[in-house]
Amino acid sequence: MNERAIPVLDEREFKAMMTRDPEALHRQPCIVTGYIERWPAYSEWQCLDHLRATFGALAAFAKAPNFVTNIRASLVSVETTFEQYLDYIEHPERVEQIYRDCWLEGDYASFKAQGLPLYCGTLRLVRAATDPLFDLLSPLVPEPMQPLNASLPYYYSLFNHLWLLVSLPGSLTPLHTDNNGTIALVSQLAGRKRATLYAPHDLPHVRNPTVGFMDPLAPDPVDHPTYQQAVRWTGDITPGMTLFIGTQWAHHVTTIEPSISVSFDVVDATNIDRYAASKDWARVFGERVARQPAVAAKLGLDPEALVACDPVIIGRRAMQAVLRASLAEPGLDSAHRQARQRYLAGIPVEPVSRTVDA
Ligand SMILES: O=C(O)CCC(=O)C(=O)O
Repeated sequence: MNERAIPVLDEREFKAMMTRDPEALHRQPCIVTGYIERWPAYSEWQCLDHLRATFGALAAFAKAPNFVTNIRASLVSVETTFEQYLDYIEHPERVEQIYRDCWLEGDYASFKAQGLPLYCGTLRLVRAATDPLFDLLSPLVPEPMQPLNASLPYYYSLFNHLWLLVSLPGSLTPLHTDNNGTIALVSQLAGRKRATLYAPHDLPHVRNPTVGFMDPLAPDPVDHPTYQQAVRWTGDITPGMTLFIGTQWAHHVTTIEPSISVSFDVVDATNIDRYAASKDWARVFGERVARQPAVAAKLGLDPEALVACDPVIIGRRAMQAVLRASLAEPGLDSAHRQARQRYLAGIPVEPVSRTVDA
């Protein structure tokens, strides 16, 4: 098998690489050191008591593993508050008491048989780019990256794009690609995680359309007969490091030491076209609009015509209407204007009469 170590760069080296070649991180992943140490959250969020006091009341799900991406994999899950989850993180031996009557998928016996820690990867911290929480994560990316996240209407409301991940050794995020064509960043505040990545052009070797993604730690040569042709990129992230994962790169992450990380998605000039063309946000937006005929009508969509229409098409039409209305505002900030023009230009145009995809 071909192996490559994910290169580790300091901020200066990252800036030089990205200035020379803004598409560089879609061609190869990298780990950048240093810049997150300037975040107010960097030290504040290393303290579990602080996290308990700040986010403890939020409801979430914890799962083992984080989710599944292969039909042969199984999952157990509990409904939890973040406070209860932090109790589990501090006292994993008390899991049976902490999660008595909380099992959603599986139960305590299947959790024990599974042999993986519960992993809370569903905590939703923000729903808008204007959330003051972003002040704690500033600068969100190192120079010269310029995120367009805040210019994309409903970016943080249609999907979660920011995760606080507290995990025990052994916690698993299986191999997957992210929705919406985003660039993913995983910033490490405490402990160690190990990442394994595959390039988009290697996906046919590590994803079988009928079975799902391969387990890079135990490849199945029957399900993934050409897996040895893929290049496996690996790297560990420790406090102060951020892993950059380009659009459509498959990634698998295991926790090696008790860990706290912040993971978030970025859209910039290098992937806004792929974000715009993605069906993921469009489906969620379309379903939302279809449930609200008054909103559809306000956006110039005929609620009657939407009944049998593919939600992706509804979402795209609705977003085009939102973007056109915003671009018609004379006072619109020029950075928002430029980003929204690119977004609008990248949304595929389809007739509204097409019915739901089979
Ligand atoms: O850190 C992890 O466990 C998973 C992070 C991840 O998969 C992501 O940010 O897309």
